[in-house]
Amino acid sequence: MNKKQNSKQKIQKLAENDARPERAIQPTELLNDTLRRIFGCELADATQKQVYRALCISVRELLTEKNRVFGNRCTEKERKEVYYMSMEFLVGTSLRNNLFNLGLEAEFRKALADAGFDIDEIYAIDPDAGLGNGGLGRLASCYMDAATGMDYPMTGFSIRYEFGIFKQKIVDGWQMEFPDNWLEMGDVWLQAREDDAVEVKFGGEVREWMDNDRFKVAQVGYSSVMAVPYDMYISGYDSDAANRLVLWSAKLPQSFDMAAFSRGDYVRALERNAMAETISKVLYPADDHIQGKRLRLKQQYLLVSASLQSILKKHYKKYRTYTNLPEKVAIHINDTHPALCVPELMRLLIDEHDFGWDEAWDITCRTLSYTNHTVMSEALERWNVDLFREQLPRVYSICQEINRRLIEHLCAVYPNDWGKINYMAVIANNEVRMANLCLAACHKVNGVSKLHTDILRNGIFRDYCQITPERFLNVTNGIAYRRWLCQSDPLLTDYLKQLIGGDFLRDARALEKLLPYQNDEKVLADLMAIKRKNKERLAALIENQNGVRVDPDSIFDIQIKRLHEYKRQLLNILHVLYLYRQIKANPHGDFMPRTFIFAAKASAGYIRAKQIISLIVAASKLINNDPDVNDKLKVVFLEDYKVSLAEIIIPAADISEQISIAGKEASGTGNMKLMINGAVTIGTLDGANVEIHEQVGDENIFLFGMKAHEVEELWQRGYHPTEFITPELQAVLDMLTSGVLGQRFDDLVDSLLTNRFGTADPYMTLADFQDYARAQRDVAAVYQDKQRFARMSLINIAKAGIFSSDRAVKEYADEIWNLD
Ligand code: 4GP
Repeated sequence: MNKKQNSKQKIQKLAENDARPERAIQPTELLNDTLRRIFGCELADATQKQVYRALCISVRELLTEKNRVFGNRCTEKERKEVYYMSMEFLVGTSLRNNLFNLGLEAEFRKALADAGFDIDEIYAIDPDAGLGNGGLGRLASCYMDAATGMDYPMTGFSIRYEFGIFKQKIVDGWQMEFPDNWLEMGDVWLQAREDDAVEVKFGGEVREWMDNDRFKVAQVGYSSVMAVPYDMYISGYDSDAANRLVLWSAKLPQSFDMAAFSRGDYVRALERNAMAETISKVLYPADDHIQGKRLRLKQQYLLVSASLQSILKKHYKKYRTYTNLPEKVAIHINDTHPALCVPELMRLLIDEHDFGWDEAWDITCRTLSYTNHTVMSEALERWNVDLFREQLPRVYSICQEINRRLIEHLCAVYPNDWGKINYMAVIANNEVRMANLCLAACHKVNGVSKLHTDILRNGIFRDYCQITPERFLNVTNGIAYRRWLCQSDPLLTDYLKQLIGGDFLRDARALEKLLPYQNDEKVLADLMAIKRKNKERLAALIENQNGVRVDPDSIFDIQIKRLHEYKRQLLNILHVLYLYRQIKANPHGDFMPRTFIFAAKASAGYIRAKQIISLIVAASKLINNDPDVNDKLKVVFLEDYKVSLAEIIIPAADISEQISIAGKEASGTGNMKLMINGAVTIGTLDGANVEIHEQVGDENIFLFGMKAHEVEELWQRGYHPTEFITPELQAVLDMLTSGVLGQRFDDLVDSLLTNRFGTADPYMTLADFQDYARAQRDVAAVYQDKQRFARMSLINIAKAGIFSSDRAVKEYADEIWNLD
């Protein structure tokens, strides 16, 4: 190879012939090349931040090349591609994940150490890309990683929010939100493609006319926004592929600025600019309940329209036709947020590519598929018709036609059953219903755990399922365990490699090789020693952030997830107060020391959720400062829950709290991450807990509470929360209203006892309390027997392989997307 070539050129050259150019990399040489190019310096005189940027840029360039070569190969073979549309991708940090996947972690660690840099300090500079709220967004990122690792051509589409999920601070016991300016450092992962910007049209009106005997329709008098794509490259473990996550950023088209400037009206021009750019400014910080706001509709349309235009353009360039779209392209709608894919694909095919309705509809239906992530009715998005029509007049007229034809069809299937027809309609009661839009069109619809899919089939989507049951299927969620186990718990991973070999790095099911060691005292003791180390690491973080000392020998009982009433953090904290009272009443009793750890963000406008955070914080103050209980009970609320914090908490968990009211948690994925790190679940039979239970059996999980059908039956019979209150529980509720917690939580108690706010105790916290307390007693009893607990932990690790996102993505690829 020509000596004058720099590393970047060498990588390009290598990648032409070899799908793994990373194998030929010389870390020091590569870093020095990049440092020279970007900063005019070398490792010897670079700052830590310069090294961070140079390292990220080197990795990005490597992935760019891999992606180009992989893309060319896919094009040559005419492989079918999948496009994953999601308003959220909770990427977390990228640097460590990419180095790990490329097999370069150890080499760069050494090269940097030789130059006097600690790679862990460099990792700490890498910001979380928090372009999502919770489970749904994190799942999207896990699936990108898995698909890439399995060499599937998959492109993610989302928005380049300037501000991701807010930073959370607790100020005087109350959650406050602060902007997350992740691009300050995170921009290093993004590659802008200004030349590929796409026009997206808002507002105006629909005009119809005849053109040489052809009926034509168009949107006129609209305002344009340009969507500029930014590529973030995604690596996969030990793979030939690199894929792209394309993030759209909104800009005003140049021409508009210029017109205003030339009239000297530059303030107005800048104002318009700012208005247009607002679209991609900030992530809506809500999950499981989204309000229909104009800006959000604009975000959704920006994502959908820009993505579909670019997909169609690429497809046409390859095949010179759109008729084979369903054979070569699968477009996945991640929850209802990108449901506008249905009318927008119709619009593009009909208005811009001259298809007739029937053919366009056939292509649309066979190309699109949809995943539902929640049964919470607040999350099934609906748009006010006036707002929708004002912003998207042409898309609205297409929705009307979809609805007209749908109703015609439904009248034939369910004659005169107007209740049902109204329930299934796309437009009704002055609203456009996004879930029904997906159900009307998509060739596959899936839930995310067995129980959730049953609830879709027999509950909220029953009427659609009756007509075409073959469209409905389950794909239980999965996690990118190479991040959640291998990278976040290196101690356990190294130990497992020595004990059972490294097969599990390729195939998570190989973790079952651990099973034969379940009675091996040495292995059990080793596992507990590793857990102890991870608990020490978390204890140090807690001391540092919260100033609270926790005992690594106590049970680390962990509930980390979005704060939502249905997830019942309230049940957990009420039980903590119940334990507190027991210890106070009997300070010398035999009590297994416990540390309850919470981390959760509440949606900014969700007051009840914020009150629950306040209660947890107030309880932690009372308990942690009470010398009577101090070595027995601690409560910690960790601020600013995010992917990188989860990566530290999860390896340290003994107990995983999965305590939602049965029937409401679609799946859960935190439950899987905790399980694979050896935490034992305390949970209801909800979401994927049901399947975790199937894997580990009664002996290795702490189940409690009503089952989904029992919850339904209790609603039918009539639920009266007061019937479930024992004197001990009453005493706990009294603590909330008495002021002993430093403030009073009357609203929370009211929400449980009276129906002043609607239904009393809508998530049946009180009904499940006694059995939860019983299950928690079981936890304490079992934990006394260290070996028994260690065995439970081992079995959880061993049986977690099925929850790998590799398995889940393969199911999507085979059963929904029909990839080769
Ligand atoms: C979440 C569900 O609440 C959770 O059960 C599931 O595991 C996750 O999606 C992934 O499927 N839903 C959301 C949301 O995050 O915003 O609706």
